Amino acid sequence: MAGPQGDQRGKVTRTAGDGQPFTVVTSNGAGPRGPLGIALSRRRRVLSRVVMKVLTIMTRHAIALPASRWRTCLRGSVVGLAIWFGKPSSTAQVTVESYTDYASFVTRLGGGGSVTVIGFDDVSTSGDASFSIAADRYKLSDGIVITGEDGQFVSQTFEYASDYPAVSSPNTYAPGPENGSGNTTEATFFVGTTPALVPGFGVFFVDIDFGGPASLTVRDAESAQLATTGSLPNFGNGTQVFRGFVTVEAGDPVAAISSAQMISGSGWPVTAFDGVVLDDMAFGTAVPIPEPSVSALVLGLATLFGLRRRCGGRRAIAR
Ligand SMILES: [Ca+2]
Ligand SMILES: [Ca+2]
Repeated sequence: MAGPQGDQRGKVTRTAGDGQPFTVVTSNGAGPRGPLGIALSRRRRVLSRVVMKVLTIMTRHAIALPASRWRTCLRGSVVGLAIWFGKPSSTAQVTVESYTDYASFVTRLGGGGSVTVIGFDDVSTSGDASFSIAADRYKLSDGIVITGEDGQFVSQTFEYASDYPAVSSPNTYAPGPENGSGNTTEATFFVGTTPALVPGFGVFFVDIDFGGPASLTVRDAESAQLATTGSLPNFGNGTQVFRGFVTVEAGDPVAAISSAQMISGSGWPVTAFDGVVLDDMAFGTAVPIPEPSVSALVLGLATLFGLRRRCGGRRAIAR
């Protein structure tokens, strides 16, 4: 698959409220949403696989069919598949909006009732110590898995209370390992245990003041880059900086973000040259990603069942 740059289409550069440019791209991979709540481009890929499977089955089992029966079977298959998947659209496109203002980000996603916020304040902490949490701590309760480079850690201060003020008290977050150079965190989304897409994701960076690096990048279900802040500049000691992206189709937010990657500072916030912590990871309502294999299996079996009834099955062919 082509890399993120190769997938960029309709590149748009927007200027954030604080004058910092975002690199924002529309994504062929995200695509417009269809009746199943997923991108049509994804459904077209599934459709292609199903059609190939059906044709393989027909070739294997019904090679002896007369031409008229073949045409009938093929026509029925195409009509059935078209009804199932809907008519693909080639005009609608997902674009990405960038936000530097948290309230505007929340409003765009439908208000506070539509936005889930992970503030890490449910973790029992004390003093300057850091506490490890599981990546799936919030998976079933909130629909997000947060995976640090080598573990996930929460603290009230990370030993520098004035540098790392919490956006929501008392805790902030940093990826592990402790005392190491890990600085990357990946967030993925779920409905129950099913992988999901969200229409927006944002996070606060705290204390970018010595060159970071610090950035937020969001990707679609095919891991193609939808948008990135690029490397954020210095904002000063203890500054809380929000960055968020919302994916939009035909003027409305649409679930198209499969993962968000956050880079926070040059390593462990206690020891790094530029320690940066994170707080209040926020995201919109998730939509499950149907498993292609399950969809294809159900559709393939249904189609095969219909074909056997319509075309008479193997025993009928043998006669
Ligand atoms: Ca917090
Ligand atoms: Ca810093």
